[in-house]
Order: sequence, then C-alpha cells, then structure tokens
Amino acid sequence: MTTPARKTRASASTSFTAASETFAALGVSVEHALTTLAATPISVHCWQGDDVGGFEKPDSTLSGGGIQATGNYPGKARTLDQLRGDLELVFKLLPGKHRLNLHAIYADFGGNPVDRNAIEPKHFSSWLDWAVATGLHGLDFNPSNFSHPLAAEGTLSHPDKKIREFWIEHCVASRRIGSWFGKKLGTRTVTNVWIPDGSKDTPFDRAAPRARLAESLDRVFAEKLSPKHHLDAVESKLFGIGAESYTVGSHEFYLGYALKRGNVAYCLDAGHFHPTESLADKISSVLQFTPALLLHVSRGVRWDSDHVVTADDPTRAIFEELVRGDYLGQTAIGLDYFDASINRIAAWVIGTRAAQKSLLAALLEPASKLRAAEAAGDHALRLALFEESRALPLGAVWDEFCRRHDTPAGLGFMDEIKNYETRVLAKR
Ligand code: RNT
Ligand code: ZN
Repeated sequence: MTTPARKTRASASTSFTAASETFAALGVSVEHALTTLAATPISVHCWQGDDVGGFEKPDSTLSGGGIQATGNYPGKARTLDQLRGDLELVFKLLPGKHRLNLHAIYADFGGNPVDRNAIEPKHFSSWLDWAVATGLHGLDFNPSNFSHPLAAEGTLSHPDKKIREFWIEHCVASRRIGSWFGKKLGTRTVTNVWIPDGSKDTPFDRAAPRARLAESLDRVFAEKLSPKHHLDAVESKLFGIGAESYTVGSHEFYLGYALKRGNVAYCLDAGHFHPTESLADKISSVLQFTPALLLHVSRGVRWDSDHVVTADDPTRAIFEELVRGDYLGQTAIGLDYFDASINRIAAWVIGTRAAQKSLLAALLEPASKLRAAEAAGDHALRLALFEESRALPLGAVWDEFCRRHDTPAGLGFMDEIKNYETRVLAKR
C-alpha cells in the first residue's frame, strides 16, 4: 500500500503552546490528557467496511436482526483481503494504538466453510496474524446471531430446543475464539453477546422467552475462561425494526443478568434506548454495581440508525462521564455504526477520530474548578465554566496529538482517503 508522504511538522506549533498555557491556567494538564488519550484504545468495528455482510459466502448480506445499513456507496469490501486493506488505511489514519472488533461472520474458512456452531480459532488465525502484523492493540469478538436461516424467528430464546442449542453452541465457540485472541495477543478480549430476538407485535407471553434466554446464557457462560485474557459482555436493546413491541434481551433483563453473574460486563449501545434518554447518565449507575462496562458508541437519528459517530453533545457527555467518574479502567470502548451512504473508510476514520476527540475534550475539562464550584454550591460558576469550556482550544491539542502519533492533523486524512478511493475503491 503506498500513500503520499505525510506532511507532519517536526515540532509542536505555537498554537499548541498557547493552548497548553490556557488549559494550565484552568488547572488542566495537557500532557496528562495526551498520555491518557494515547493509553485508551478504541475497538474499531470491522463491520463498517462491508455493511455488516461478512464473508461466509460470496455476496453475503445483512438480513434480519432489526438492524440495517442504508446506502450503496461504491467500493464496499467484498473479500477479507479487501476489508483488511481498507482497515490498514483506517488504522494508519487514527492516532494511537487501537483494537479491531470482529464478528463471527468474518471467519476465514480458506475454502472449507463450517456452520456457525462449528467455528474454531483456526478460522480466525489469519486475523490474528494480521492483527500482529498491523500492530494492533488487540482483537475483540462477537458471535453473529443474525443473517442466518436459523435466526429468522429468534436465537437463544427460541421455543425450539434444537434451534436454541445451535445458537448456544455458536456462542460457546465464539467465547473460545475470543479468549484465544486474548491469550495470543496478550490483551484482554471482550466477547459481546447480542441477539435480535423479539417481536413485531404485542406478544401474549413476555416471560417464557426471557426465561429461556436466561437458561441459554447460563449454558453459554458455563465454561470458565481466564479473566486475564477474556471478558464476556451482554448487550441490551429496547427495540429494532420488526421488533418494535418486544425485545427479549431488554435493558432490565441484561442488567439483571450481568449483576447475577458478577463477572459479565454490561454493554450499553448509544442507539438502544428511547431517543431522549441519555446513555451518559446510565454509566455511573451501572458501574456502582457491575465490575465492567462495554460501550457501543453509536449515533441514532430518530431510531437506532447507527449513523457515523460525531463529537456531538451526547457523545461528549459519554466520555465526560468516563473521565469524571474515573471509569476508563473499567470500560471497554467500542464503536457500532454502519453507514453505507458515504465512503466507508471515511465513515470509519471520522467516527473513530470523533470518539477520540470527545475523549480528549473530556480529559481537558477544568475538572478541579468544576468540582470546587459544585461543592461550594456555586452553580452560576459551574455553568460559566461549562460554557467557557466549549470555546477552549481543543483543536490545537488534538492536532498535536495527531502530530506526535505521525497521523495527519486537520483534514489531511481525507486526502489519503480520496487518493485510496481513486486507486483502489473505484476499481472494485
Ligand atoms: C444491534 C447491536 C449489535 C450490532 C453489531 C453488528 O442492535 O447494536 O451490537 O450492531 O453486533
Ligand atoms: Zn451494538
């Protein structure tokens, strides 16, 4: 892969020096913020590159599950090699070391496909090698309980025992792959279970599917895997397309389940609640009682639309909570969106950089002054500090972070993406 030489400055700009002084005057250490930002990997979701299709068969597409990628922008990855080539550019344009989040439908069968309940680490060994060669921080994993003939009417909560068994086996196999990644790469892999089970119209019996799901999950998590290499997570949801009236794995269900087990992380997806609910507000509640949290940073527009993440107020609020509550150590940060209407690599890079920028903004909050104002009951000063913070020179600090990590600052990354589009994507 050849891309034009990056024009990175040899030393920090005068605007960075001025910004550092501005922040220092507010009691904020820019260097400390940059160190924390560099030490916080984002788990980049592989499924933005091919509209959640996977490569089980040629031309696999997302079906069911209540999720949807909309748009048909040209250049989608159609093979594992194409996806990896695209991801190499993505990781090159992201400052810092990051993770890749894989779904089971991205297995590399090398011409000998097996069904989902029979997947093994060997089907992901080329991903492992690639992760090492690309210098990733690690890999995360997900069983794919959708886009399959046996997922049409439910998975782990299905009334038919044989169908439940199939998905239990798939999830068990997925956990083994996740823990194998963790062991091989030396960083803890998160394996997240999400299922689409639910119903379009009002069900009569809401309890039985939940009882079956709880029983299936107990089977899925029965095998003890080393917490050093592996963390399980369960992801809740309020609704989906075709599951408007009832979702088996609701917020209360999985929060309760995670608490019951004690060693399972709870996954909060920013698109999975009523549009006026604040995901940020849930973090400090959940972490009072669960040991770990997985975030699916996403952007719902009117519904769980999975638009590209931006540094909007709800996203910034999520990262503010992580920093204010000192929760970064307990939280795995993943992205979950899929926009097929724009250049997919740009979607990946813009969204991930937006998440990082939101984290940086949170790290640069005048926290000690805000805390003191609140403790003193000076709510006018607190409000003034919030408002002043919005106009602080975040951009100069972000540019310096990019410079230190040899990554284009400003819009420079778009030049590389446009160039790759002409050379590679347009020819697919
Ligand atoms: C669906 C969930 C789930 C998926 C991915 C593909 O509503 O958010 O996390 O988006 O696993
Ligand atoms: Zn999600």
